[in-house]
Amino acid sequence: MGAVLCLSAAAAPGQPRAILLFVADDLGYHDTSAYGCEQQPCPNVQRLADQGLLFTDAHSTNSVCTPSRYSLLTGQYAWRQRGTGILPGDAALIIPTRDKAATLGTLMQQAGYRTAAIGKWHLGLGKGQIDWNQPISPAPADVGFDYSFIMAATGDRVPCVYVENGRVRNLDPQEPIRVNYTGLIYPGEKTASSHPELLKPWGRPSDRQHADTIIDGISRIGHMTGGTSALWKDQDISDDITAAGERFIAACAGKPLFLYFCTNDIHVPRDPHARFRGKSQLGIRGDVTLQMDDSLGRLMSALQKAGYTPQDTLIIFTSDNGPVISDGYEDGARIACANHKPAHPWRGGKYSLFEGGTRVPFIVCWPGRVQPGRSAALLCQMDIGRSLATLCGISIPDGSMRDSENQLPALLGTSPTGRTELVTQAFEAPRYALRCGHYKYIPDYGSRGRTDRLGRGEQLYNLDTDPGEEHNLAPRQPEKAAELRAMLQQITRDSRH
Ligand code: NG6
Ligand code: CA
Repeated sequence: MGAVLCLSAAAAPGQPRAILLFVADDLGYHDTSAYGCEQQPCPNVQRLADQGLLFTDAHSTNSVCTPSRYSLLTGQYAWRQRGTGILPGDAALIIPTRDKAATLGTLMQQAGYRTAAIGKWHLGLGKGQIDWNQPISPAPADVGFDYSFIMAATGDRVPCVYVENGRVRNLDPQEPIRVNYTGLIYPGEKTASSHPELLKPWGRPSDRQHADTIIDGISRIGHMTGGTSALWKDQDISDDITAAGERFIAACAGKPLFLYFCTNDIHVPRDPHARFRGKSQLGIRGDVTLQMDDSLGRLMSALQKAGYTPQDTLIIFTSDNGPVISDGYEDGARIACANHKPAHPWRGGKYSLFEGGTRVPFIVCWPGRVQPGRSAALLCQMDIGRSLATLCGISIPDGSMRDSENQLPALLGTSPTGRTELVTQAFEAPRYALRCGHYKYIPDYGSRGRTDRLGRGEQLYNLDTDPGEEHNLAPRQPEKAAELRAMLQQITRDSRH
């Protein structure tokens, strides 16, 4: 990975020496034992929950990945910027570069941490028309990450290669990579329709979008040719990125580090390593959840081995959006999870405006500093930026992190309350919901609402008495609905969508 130099010797007193922000992909509120799922013991997540503070009302800003991660890293609602929907694998970088705005990465650098982004990225790279055979710029280095080892987009999108510090890893220049999302099929390219016999049983597409280039026995979204020596093996992704995390931690050798680690699990395609296959009670989706837990455990061990004591180490564990069971492949998850409710007790899941779309697992573990327990504070991942900046005594440049609130007291468990309100968003813009206290408000999206089973008409729920968002109070409490409608309009008035 090249030399990793840690510039400053020690974190300031009161700051952790190591910060691990572990972001799972599509992991639901009820997908681990820590959140009460008896069928899915996850010993490492459980350890964090036992030793840390488990949040029951923490959210991503969006029920899909790209806008959720955009908010996490920039501290801004994604709807303030156009083009922040689910990105194809060849999209340009959507995060403003460091000369334009602070990110979580640049703030942590300013606070003296060596920073890394490892695993799923899905925030674009380069400026468009990307040439995968050349150094790619801008890249994570331009938004605050000293080291990066990333998957450009998702496991189900080409290119299926790792990009390390802006270069495709293990690329043979004799066999250049080409990628397109225009539908162009390359000469000799094998797709799900031309070569179905090449598909692994769990790599068969269940929709048209996932039926393009076959790589490692799984058809993907988008077309790719070349780069054979650089292709990942799906069963090794967890090990590959975890090993990159372990190397980064070891190279920091006890100096302050900030690791933004984004596991590919439990996103589709699900292709667990043989160590985990068949090991869970919940089929292939459960197996990759065990794999995710293992990756977390390995990073925790690597930190200890590198001399970061638990008291030195702040770990935040969360997921980028709510859960989905079947999402593009015939991988058997639907049958294996027939009795599993991954967002329980919330309604909806990935893609949804209901709570299950954005209410995600969120655990803060910092022994000695954060008392173990549970917190019902309303919190958003976007608040991590300003809260950590406050913890580290870093000032945030004007105009950056405008939606990020300092919620350090809630994060550290010294206050039981968090935000007063939060706007959440479902993947098709403009579609917003407002949380204000225990109320949830969803505007009337008319016929457009039906596409994600949102239903018609204005909706108002009291989550204290109705966590499943089943009893619409809007007709009975028109004044409350009107108040929240006005508040939502006020907050989202400069939406760029
Ligand atoms: C959707 C894909 C889905 C998944 C999602 C991104 C289709 C029909 N569905 O467009 O399979 O890849 O994008 O997931 O193509 S996310 O967690 O990165 O947001
Ligand atoms: Ca996701």
